[in-house]
Amino acid sequence: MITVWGRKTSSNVQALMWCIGELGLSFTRYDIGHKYGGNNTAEFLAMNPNGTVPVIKDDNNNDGNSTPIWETGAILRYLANRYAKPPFWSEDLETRTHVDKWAEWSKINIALNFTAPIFWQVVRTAPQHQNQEEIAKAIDKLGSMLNIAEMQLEKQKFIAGDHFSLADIQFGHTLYRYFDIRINRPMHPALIGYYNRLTERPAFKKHIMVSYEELRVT
Ligand SMILES: N[C@@H](CCC(=O)N[C@@H](CS)C(=O)NCC(=O)O)C(=O)O
Repeated sequence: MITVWGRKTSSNVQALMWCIGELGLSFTRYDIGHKYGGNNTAEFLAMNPNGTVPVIKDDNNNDGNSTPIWETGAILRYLANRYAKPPFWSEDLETRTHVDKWAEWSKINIALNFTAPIFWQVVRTAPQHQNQEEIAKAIDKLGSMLNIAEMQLEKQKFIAGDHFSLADIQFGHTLYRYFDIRINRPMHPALIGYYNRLTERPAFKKHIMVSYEELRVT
């Protein structure tokens, strides 16, 4: 059994929950963070000194202590190493590294260039405090990264190849919000096709296509 600490409206928690869903793992999840609080208690900080979500513990952890794991990228790799089968996470080093490369690229270039500079500005900032010029610049910057994804998706079904993999979790988990918020998006037809394919996946529907209204600042 995997225990997850983190609210379902956190994009990082969503990535992890999507992975858990794709791998068919059993879990218990506690709403922690943002309006639920609970992430600055001594007990929580002893698990994760950063006070951020998600944190997981896995009863199957071989160290016998269910040592807490934090940092979403590390959690995803842990779950993949422990529970996934190829082609989601290959046993072959080169193939796995190719997937890992796109996962890391997505975290750094897509999630980080979307969440704070765009999503937080559009949804988590009161309209009178939103800086439209800065938002437009951020959309342009993200757009140049999405051009790279577009080139990938014009030639293959998923971000790291023709099979769904860990890289799609890191890349695709921000797309529901990207396509749902009211912004002017650059044209990326292959990306739209890819996003539509993701929305057909039950675990994506359940864990990613989640209302973010509780985060909205009006
Ligand atoms: N680098 C960390 C970042 C974790 C993070 O910033 N989590 C956010 C939610 S996405 C958080 O805990 N925010 C504080 C809160 O929810 O109260 C990771 O990838 O897991």
